[in-house]
Amino acid sequence: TNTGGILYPQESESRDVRSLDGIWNFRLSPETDPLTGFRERWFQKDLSQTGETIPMPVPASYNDVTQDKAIRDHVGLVWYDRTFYVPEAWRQSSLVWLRFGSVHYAAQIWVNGHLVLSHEIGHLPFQADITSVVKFGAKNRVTVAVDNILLQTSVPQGHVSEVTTDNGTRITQSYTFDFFNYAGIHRPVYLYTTPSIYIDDISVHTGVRGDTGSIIKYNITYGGLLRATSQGPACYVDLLDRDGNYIIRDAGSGRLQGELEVPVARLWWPYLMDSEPGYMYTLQVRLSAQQWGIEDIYRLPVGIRTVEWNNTSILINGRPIYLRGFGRHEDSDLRGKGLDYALIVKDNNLIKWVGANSYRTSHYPYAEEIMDFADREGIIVIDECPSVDTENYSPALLEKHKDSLSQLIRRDKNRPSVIFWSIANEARTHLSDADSYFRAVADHVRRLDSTRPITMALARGSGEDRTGQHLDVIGFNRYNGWYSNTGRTDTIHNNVIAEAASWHHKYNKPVMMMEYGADTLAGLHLYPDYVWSEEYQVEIMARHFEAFDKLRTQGFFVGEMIWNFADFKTAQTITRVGGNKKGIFTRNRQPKASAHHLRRRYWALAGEL
Ligand code: BDP
Repeated sequence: TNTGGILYPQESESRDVRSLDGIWNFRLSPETDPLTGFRERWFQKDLSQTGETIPMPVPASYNDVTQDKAIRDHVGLVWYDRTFYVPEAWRQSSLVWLRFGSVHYAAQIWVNGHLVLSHEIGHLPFQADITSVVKFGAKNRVTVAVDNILLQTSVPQGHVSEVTTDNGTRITQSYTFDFFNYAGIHRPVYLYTTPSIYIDDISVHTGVRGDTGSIIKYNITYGGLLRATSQGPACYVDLLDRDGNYIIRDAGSGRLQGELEVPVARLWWPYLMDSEPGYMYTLQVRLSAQQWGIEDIYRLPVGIRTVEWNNTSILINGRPIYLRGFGRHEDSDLRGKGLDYALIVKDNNLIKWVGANSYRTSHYPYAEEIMDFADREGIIVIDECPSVDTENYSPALLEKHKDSLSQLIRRDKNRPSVIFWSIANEARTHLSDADSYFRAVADHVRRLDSTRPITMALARGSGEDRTGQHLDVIGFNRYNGWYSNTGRTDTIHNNVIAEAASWHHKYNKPVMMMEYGADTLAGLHLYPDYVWSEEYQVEIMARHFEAFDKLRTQGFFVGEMIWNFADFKTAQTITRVGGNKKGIFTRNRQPKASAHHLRRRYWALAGEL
């Protein structure tokens, strides 16, 4: 499943794309006999023949769309299916692919009763060539089994235990991370075609060469069967500007690797650092196997920029950057973590309205459709894998953790917006195993991509940390005035400065504040400022801003990210009132007083750049 490329499905002269989104059939596995569906082979018939099904939207989390608590809180397997037609016309020299943008947490997929895909870790796309099992010119069925159980060897980790209920013993899921373990088919499902010899993957690296211009290095891999006697396919590339004008035509002399020189390139700049941030070219790749009359065309958006870093700063196109952003979540009412186009456009508009230039994909990879906005708008992304609150380090966990990063880098390696890889959030970095574990993770990432710095959101103190030496940039999370010294906003300024300095002193790396904040109930006004009120959130921020401004004069402090962009749902606990309320926007994206306060700062910072 995880070998080869994972290019986003795209229509072209040689490719067709159909969406399988919509209303699917759905049913739970009985909690008392979770494996029934496998034993009775539910994937070999229509789900509705196995028992009662209900309609379920795709994409969406299944948790919040019904009136049934048993569905919201279900632990274990659920089943989905639907039917679809494959046109007769696709039989001619086409391969048929099935691709899921994300199914959380683990999934098995059958087409017409044949197992075609297994995937674990959620949040990342997976696909298969299903040509040999589809019926052309006929009705087909796709069945999906989804398991939301998190164990000590899953990424992220969780615990399953038993609880005695009024109706007997049940299993119950717990986890320490602070967001709801939404599950289901979270992102679009596509059926698409390629020719039988096809562009499997494209990798680009961009650079700027002194004053002479820019370069785009590319590497193309192809898939499909060629007869032993035939020569490999020929590859040609074109470069088009944002308006669709050809800048370079027919380059590459047929080879799969090459380098394009772009004499007066428009560089990809972060939001508000240029009048046209996020400038994207299109690399048009044409692969042809002429003896078979086959040509495949794929158009990859490409931004030209460089990333460099040293002990004190990160530079884009040679200019130091200061990050002003947030931690975020994929989270909304009703949909949970399901992709929603209205929501992603709204979020993109809010990010620009606030004047932020960056965010971290806390605490897992976000949808490709969201990342596309970051590329086009010039938003800097700290791209995080789904490892959160890691404890109990083990070889099995390490393999899965590395796998999540392999999949993430495979998916996002070409995105100009991705400037950092974040390898974890709030791992137990004081434990003695943390050193070798995170060395292995960081080495793995550097082997896959040495062109971007590695960071992590650290929460243990700098004194006890055992992992910072493996990172390029230190990010720390600290809730001064909230979890520590609650109510004492007069402790924030000095503590923030002292902690940032201690990280820099210990590791001699650039440092940023990756999380700070306060839970705030929108509409609660208490003055003088008092915890949970809008006034308190603003006061906490104001004290942090003073500290950040002081730190910025010291030469190693590279950014601030408030926690969180918007309120979000969590597991049920006594410290969360309807979820985590540290958003500067409410869950339905209305500003708290803090959003206006942050906006004034971020626009002022942008003006300075
Ligand atoms: C940090 C976590 C984040 C939480 C936040 C909080 O990284 O996921 O939501 O604290 O408690 O520890 O609000």
